[in-house]
Amino acid sequence: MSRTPAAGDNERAGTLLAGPGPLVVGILNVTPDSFSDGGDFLDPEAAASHAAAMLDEGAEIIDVGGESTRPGSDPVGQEDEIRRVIPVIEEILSTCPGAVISVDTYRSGTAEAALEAGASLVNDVSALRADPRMASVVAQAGCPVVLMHMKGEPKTMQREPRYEDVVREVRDFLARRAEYAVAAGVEDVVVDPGIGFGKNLGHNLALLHDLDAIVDLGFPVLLGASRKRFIGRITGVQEARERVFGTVATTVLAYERGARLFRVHDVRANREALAVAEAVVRGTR
Ligand code: HH2
Repeated sequence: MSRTPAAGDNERAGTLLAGPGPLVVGILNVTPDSFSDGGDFLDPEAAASHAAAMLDEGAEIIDVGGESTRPGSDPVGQEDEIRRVIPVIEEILSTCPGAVISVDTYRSGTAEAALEAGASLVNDVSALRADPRMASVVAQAGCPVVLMHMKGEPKTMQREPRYEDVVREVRDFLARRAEYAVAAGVEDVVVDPGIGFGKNLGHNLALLHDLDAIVDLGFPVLLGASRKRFIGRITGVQEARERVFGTVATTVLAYERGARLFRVHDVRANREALAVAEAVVRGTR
């Protein structure tokens, strides 16, 4: 199935970011090895029907990824990544034509193909460091980019990560990467502290506790804590799929500290929690 992008497609995510409320980003991993949903959505029809369910439950954006970046994971080649994500993006847009799609990739070729297929946001866990062409691809498309902090690389990043002051180092890194993106012509920047990417339990908790230091940079902040290992460490819940209550706690607390986007597997639980959190913060319905 092929699709010609409609005029304005690449503005969809930017328009959402310009609005006021929190945004739920539903995770769709088209991978055999993701840590909590690996292998579930390799078939484009199964993937599109899961995307439709997440949109029904209140997700504003669907983040499609073709490579796991969990600790210890191996990279896949760009061709395989494209072969996984493009049919899924096309299938989602044929069944849910207005869907706002983000592509979780650090490769410019994959980003280009995904934007061409109708994605309107690039989620780059390398913060534009992995591929020198990525900044110009994003700038040219006029779409927003998520810049995430990661120390090291997925394969080895959890081997005793060290910081002198994790919050200051992550904030300074994100400020530098945002400056780089803006200088390259990127108009919309979202920053993300990269929970679990080269961070131990204490580092993750410090970043969540002091999230306002990242919010103060002045860019929308995305939090990706969904079902992650540190939640299992705190609650004792070993099975990643069962970490929904712990995930919701991170969503609500991060929302109160000023985060705008929440990249989650369990859309309904997080959407409902955010609706209540928003109402309480406003003090009125
Ligand atoms: N976390 C993962 C993947 N992409 N992108 C952003 N911006 N922030 C994150 O925290 C983030 C991310 C890892 O989670 P998941 O996609 O569920 O697992 P896997 O990498 O195993 O596919």
